[in-house]
Parts: sequence; C-alpha cells; structure tokens
Amino acid sequence: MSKINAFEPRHDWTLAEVEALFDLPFMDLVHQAANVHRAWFDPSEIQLSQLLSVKTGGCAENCGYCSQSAHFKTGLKAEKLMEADDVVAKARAARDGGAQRFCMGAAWRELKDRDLPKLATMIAEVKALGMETCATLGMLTADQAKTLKAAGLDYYNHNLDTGPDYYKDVVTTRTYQERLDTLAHVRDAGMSTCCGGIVGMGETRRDRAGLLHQLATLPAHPDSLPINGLVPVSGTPLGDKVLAEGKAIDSIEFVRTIAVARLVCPKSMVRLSAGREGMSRELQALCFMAGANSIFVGGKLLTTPLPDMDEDSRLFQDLDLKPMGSVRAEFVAAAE
Ligand code: SAM
Ligand code: DTB
Ligand code: SF4
Repeated sequence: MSKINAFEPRHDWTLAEVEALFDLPFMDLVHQAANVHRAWFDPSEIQLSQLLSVKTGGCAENCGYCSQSAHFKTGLKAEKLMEADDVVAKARAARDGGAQRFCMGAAWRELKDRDLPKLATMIAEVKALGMETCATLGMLTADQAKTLKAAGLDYYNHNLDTGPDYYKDVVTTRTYQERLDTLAHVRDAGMSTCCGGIVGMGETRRDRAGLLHQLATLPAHPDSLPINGLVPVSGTPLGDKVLAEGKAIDSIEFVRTIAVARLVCPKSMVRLSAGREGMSRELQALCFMAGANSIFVGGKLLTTPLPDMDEDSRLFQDLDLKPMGSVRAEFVAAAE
C-alpha cells in the first residue's frame, strides 16, 4: 500500500476507535498526526482567515458559552446588520493585511429571507476582492443555501459544538439534528462546509471523541474543522462555571484533540480557532505540529480578542511558517 493510501480519509470510524486515538501515548499520537498532516499538506503553510461580526448580539439561541445570546447578561450591546459597503471595507483591509479568507458572522438563530439581498451583495463584493468567502448565519433552509452559493459564498460555518451526549448541557433551543440538517443543505447547494466544536466546556474526553466521531462519519468530512477552546465569557452559564472553578481545558488534552481531528479528517483544514489569545507560543507550536493548519488573525474573533497581527507574524517567523496562498508583504513586514 502506498503511503498516501494508508492516510486516505475514512468515513467508517467507530466511537471506540476515536477514543482509542485519544488514549494513545502523547508522543505517538502527535507523531502519527504530524505524518498524516505531511501526507496531505505542506506543514510550513498555515491558512489565515479573518472574522467580522456583521450582526452582533441579541441572539434567540441559548448556547451556554456565547456572549451574544439574548438569554444571558454579558454586557454586550446588540447591533443591527452592517451595511455591505462597511463590510467590504473591512474585508479589503483584512486582505491587505494577509488574510486569504473572510468570514462574516451573524448572531442569528436562523437566516431570515428579508436579510438575504443585503447579504448576497456583501458576499459578492467580498468575493470580488479575490478572497475566499465564508459566513456563519445560523440555520439555513435548502433554498437559502442555494441563494448564498449563487451569490459567491464558498464556505458555510455551522458547528456541532460538542458530542451528542453533552449537547443538552450546552444548548436547548436547537437540536443536534437541526444542525446536521443545515449542514446537509450547505453540502447539497455545493458549498464547502466549515464544522467543528468547542472544547473546555466541562465535557469529558468521551464527549470530545463523540464530536470528532460525528464529524468523521458525516457524508463528507468538513472542509474546514475549527477546534475552539472555550473563551470563558462572564455572564454565560458555561463561562461562569469555568471562571468560578478556574478549570480551563488542560493544554495537553487540547493538543490531543487537534491531533485526533487531523487523524480522523486527514484532508480537512484543522483550525486552531477561539482560545488562541490565552495560549503560549509553545502551545500553538505544538498544535501546528499536531496538524492544525489554519488560524483566525486580526486582533479580534467575533466579540472576543485574538493575538495582535504583529505577534502572530513574529510567531510565524520564529517557527518558519508562512501564510497559505500568496505571501502578503504586510504580514511578513509586521514582524520587523
Ligand atoms: N449564530 C451562528 C451559529 O451559532 O451558527 C454563528 C455565530 S457563532 C458565534 C459561531 C461559533 O462560535 C459557535 O458555533 C461556537 O462554536 C463558537 N463560539 C462562540 N462563542 C464562543 C466562545 N465563548 N468560546 C469558544 N467558541 C465560541
Ligand atoms: C468557529 O468555529 N469559531 C469562530 C468561527 N467559527 C465563526 C467564532 C469564534 C467565536 C469566539 C467568541 C467570540 O469572539 O464571540
Ligand atoms: Fe446565537 Fe450563534 Fe451565539 Fe448560539 S453561538 S447564541 S446561535 S450567536
């Protein structure tokens, strides 16, 4: 069997097999994940994406980690959907700063048809800047997914967030099946899927394995697989619990989660997503070693902070990493 065949994606993973990967000796796990990573990707390349919250706060869902849910008092002010011109100006600045992909996020339970024309304009204009386009707007119908695709949307982000058993402890206003249905509409419309979850919400290793098992047994693996470390937001039930107990996820367990994601979804872009702000340079380096090859940059996620661009740029220089796609002079120059 050729090396590449041994690393071919599989869709028949069992939960027990995924749990067994988590249980591997750490050095073996990271070594295997690094080998798989190198079979499919140049390990010196990391994709840079930038996020913008185009509609902030006041969301009808009760996701227990989220600063933007109207169910919790987090001090965040709700805002209206931004104008397309303002979004495009932010996208242009992100592109000029080195981002290859621009992701527009809205704090909605589901997309309303009345907002579609403005979103379609926004997406088409961002795409015209030469960037990959991504959006995360809550649940979609099949027709809405088709309209977004026609407007030029490349990726749709919709996370499963956690394993099926722990899901009820995270959110009760939307079912796991509804999330799977939206993902099916995105795939059927011909868009790429961005789907992952959050670790550090008080879930067990079995729940983390449950999440990755779900992702690895989808009809198509997510093209992008974000692993978010919980950013504990005061006022949210899950954030408050972590803040009170002082129990963030163990960093070695976080790296294990990245490595298992790389092993079960070998060709996905595994994104070291939220939570990077609190991580050491060494921990981020371990995550890249374990197969993470995508990050968000630009100082801010949706509502919470990220490292500054010049800090990321220095990290890339010190680790001999380069942004995927064309190397942007500004990103490299920021380290100097
Ligand atoms: N409303 C849309 C939805 O939920 O699909 C889009 C926006 S939502 C903020 C996108 C994702 O961000 C969530 O699915 C969750 O995985 C992640 N997220 C939100 N708040 C987070 C936090 N405090 N820490 C880590 N990840 C978070
Ligand atoms: C994803 O999985 N993580 C990103 C993106 N998809 C949309 C969002 C992270 C949000 C973190 C909390 C915040 O900044 O509000
Ligand atoms: Fe709303 Fe998305 Fe936040 Fe859930 S994660 S409360 S759906 S913005």
